[in-house]
Amino acid sequence: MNLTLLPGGAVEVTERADFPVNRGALCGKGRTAPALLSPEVRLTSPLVRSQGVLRPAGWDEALDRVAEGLSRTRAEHGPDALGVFGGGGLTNEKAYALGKFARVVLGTSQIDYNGRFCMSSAAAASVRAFGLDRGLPFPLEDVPRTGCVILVGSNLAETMPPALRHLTELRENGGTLIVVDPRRTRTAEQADLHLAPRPGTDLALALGLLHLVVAEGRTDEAYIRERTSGWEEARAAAMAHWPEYVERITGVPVPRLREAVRLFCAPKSAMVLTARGPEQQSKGTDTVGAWIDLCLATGRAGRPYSGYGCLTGQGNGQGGREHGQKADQLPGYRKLTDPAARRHVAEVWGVDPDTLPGPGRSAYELLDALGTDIRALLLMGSNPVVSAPRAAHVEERLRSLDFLAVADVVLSETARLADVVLPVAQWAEETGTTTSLEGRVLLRRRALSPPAGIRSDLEVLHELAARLGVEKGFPVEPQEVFDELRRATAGGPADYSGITYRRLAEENGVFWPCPAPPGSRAGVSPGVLTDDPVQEESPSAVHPGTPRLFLDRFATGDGRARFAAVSYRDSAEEPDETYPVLLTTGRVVAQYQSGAQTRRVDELNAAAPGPYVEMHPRLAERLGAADGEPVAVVSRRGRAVAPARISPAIRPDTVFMPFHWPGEGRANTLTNPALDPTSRMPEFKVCAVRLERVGGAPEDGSGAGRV
Ligand SMILES: Nc1nc2c(c(=O)[nH]1)N[C@H]1C(S)=C(S)[C@@H](COP(=O)(O)OP(=O)(O)OC[C@H]3O[C@@H](n4cnc5c(=O)[nH]c(N)nc54)[C@H](O)[C@@H]3O)O[C@H]1N2
Ligand SMILES: Nc1nc2c(c(=O)[nH]1)N[C@H]1C(S)=C(S)[C@@H](COP(=O)(O)OP(=O)(O)OC[C@H]3O[C@@H](n4cnc5c(=O)[nH]c(N)nc54)[C@H](O)[C@@H]3O)O[C@H]1N2
Ligand SMILES: [Mo]
Repeated sequence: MNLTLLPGGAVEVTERADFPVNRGALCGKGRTAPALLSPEVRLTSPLVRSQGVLRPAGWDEALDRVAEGLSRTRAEHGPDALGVFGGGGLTNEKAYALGKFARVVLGTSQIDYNGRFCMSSAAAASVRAFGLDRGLPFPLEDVPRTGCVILVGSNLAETMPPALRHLTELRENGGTLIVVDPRRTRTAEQADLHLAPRPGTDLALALGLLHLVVAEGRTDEAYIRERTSGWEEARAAAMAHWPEYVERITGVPVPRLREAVRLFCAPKSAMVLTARGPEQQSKGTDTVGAWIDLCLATGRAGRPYSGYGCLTGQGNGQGGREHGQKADQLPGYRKLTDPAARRHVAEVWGVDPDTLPGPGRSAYELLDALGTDIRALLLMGSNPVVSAPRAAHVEERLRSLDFLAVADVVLSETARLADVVLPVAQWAEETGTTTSLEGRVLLRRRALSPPAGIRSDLEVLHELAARLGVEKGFPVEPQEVFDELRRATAGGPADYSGITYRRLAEENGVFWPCPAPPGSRAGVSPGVLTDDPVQEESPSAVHPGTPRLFLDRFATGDGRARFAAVSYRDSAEEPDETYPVLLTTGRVVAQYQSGAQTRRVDELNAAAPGPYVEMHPRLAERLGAADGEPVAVVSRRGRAVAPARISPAIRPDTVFMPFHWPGEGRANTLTNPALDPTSRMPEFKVCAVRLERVGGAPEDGSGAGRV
């Protein structure tokens, strides 16, 4: 989008038709985003808690309190008693600085971020299969040029509306779209074929399709031989998943499975794209692994217009997972356990590699440890009181902390619990880079200054570092941070060293990996980077960036993609007599995440005023609930109440709740924090519940009042 500062200070959003990803299209949240710049909806002064209540304070007092809270805890309980929680909405510069702050200034291993709740299963599966995780290994513009897309558990029409046109074009070009979703969503309505499995059974579905691919002789044997490893084991595992068995588990009839295989295998190229549906499961990594297997068995990865991709969510969902706010990670998508990576990054940071802590806990595990062995927390860019699984427990853990500091734009539900709240600048008010789901690094330029009394996250980290005894290494200028980030990522999987602000301003983004020209300063030694390689090097030495990955080889040691030999297993909670219905959760178009931002925009609230429980007419009839009537949804974690929304678009054995609201209708009161063993992703998409009519059984006997 383009932002124009109007006389009088208002900001106008206009479309930017020359940008290839959205070609100017925006959703309502983008269009109305300037409403959030208004001082009426945001924090305008730091707040500190005294005698139980938050009161306005000056910056010095607030920052002193945070530094004191953190250093007292560290002195009493050691550095690992300090936790840091970040967000995938932070720019690359902030995510990088936050990770460095945790390891260098606090010396804690206990840092993770909300991206763990987002795409960590897809990332783990991609690393396992391809040796590298970049949401899409190709530009979004490739989607209309493929022959068939299987879209698994993505409601793109609501969650990425500007991207929907790529699917529309796909179909205009003669390609086909298969949507896998337990609900007939706006996205599923666009599909040539809609498969509606029971939540939590995508793993069986993918293996069933792979079984049919083998049984019908549709594998690409030459490709399997030349470009993959591990096929025999994966094939054997898939062969155990007979179509009839898969139909029993998923509820998807065998003829529909066959139809999907036919549509997927007929054209020369095809793609599988997954989103949170199959990923936010306690078996998300294996599930994505099985969908990747389907691509590999049919020769549909690392070839033009073919491949597997993950539709990454947040504004910087991609870059946010690359630069070290993740528990096991150093910048450039390096591993904290890799001695060479530690040496490289420690040199850039000017510290002894032995002082860098090891990997810490994953997001839910970190939140669960608050108040026990983690006693103080610095939170930047997330609102877990609404968005974490088993949220009532997480809220109680947050309350039990010795000290909580929150940096946010607004007084979120989590900020309300803090000892100190630091009001920070937001998107339009500061420059920084983000990386799109396609691995395209973008420069977001500041359009206006934040109101008086607001500081940036980088300033906050700079000030806190200084108060904690680290005077250097936390610049407040985003470009300075980016230039250091370039050096820290040089030679890593997500290599940004050849990317400069200047290039980003001139090009429509640059895809990583983009190494600096050999011998240029960004690639090698630390020290202040003043020269821009674009100026410094001959133009031919400038790396163009990498829009398409894996065309020659995969990023594994031997260059081959690895099959995953996986088998179906149940969800952590299957329905039983006490909790006979499945709950799944997700999003609506007009609200964003925990709603901290979008619930403050009138136009969006009018479009989506509150939570609801979507249920099939047959389920509503058994319950005896009318449309709009409040119903209680009860799980082993708690009870939530919201109006019924009766719709034939959902399976009769499943209810759906959007998770954007706090309070009585909070979906995450109910969700199960069962974790995927590899990615540590919680099972947001499946848990067992029962439904109760709030007023008891209807008097006319039309339903049981309880299901
Ligand atoms: N309007 C809006 N847009 C957003 C966001 C937002 O909050 N609001 N958030 C952004 C972020 S961070 C993210 S991660 C993305 C998420 O984008 P999506 O993944 O598209 O969003 P969800 O609604 O969480 O889930 C997608 C679909 O998964 C389905 N589903 C539920 N259970 C299962 C299952 O077991 N299997 C399968 N196959 N499908 C299942 C749901 O019915 C839902 O339609 O959206 C981004 N865009
Ligand atoms: N039941 C259920 N729960 C889910 C999901 C689901 O599908 N179902 N999805 C999960 C997913 S995919 C995600 S990504 C999470 C997201 O959930 P959260 O992490 O809670 O995401 P947001 O609501 O975007 O919170 C971001 C916070 O940062 C603030 N903020 C915005 N910009 C800045 C900035 O520049 N600096 C600072 N310091 N703060 C800023 C915002 O005001 C807001 O309070 O929710 C997860 N929770
Ligand atoms: Mo997300």
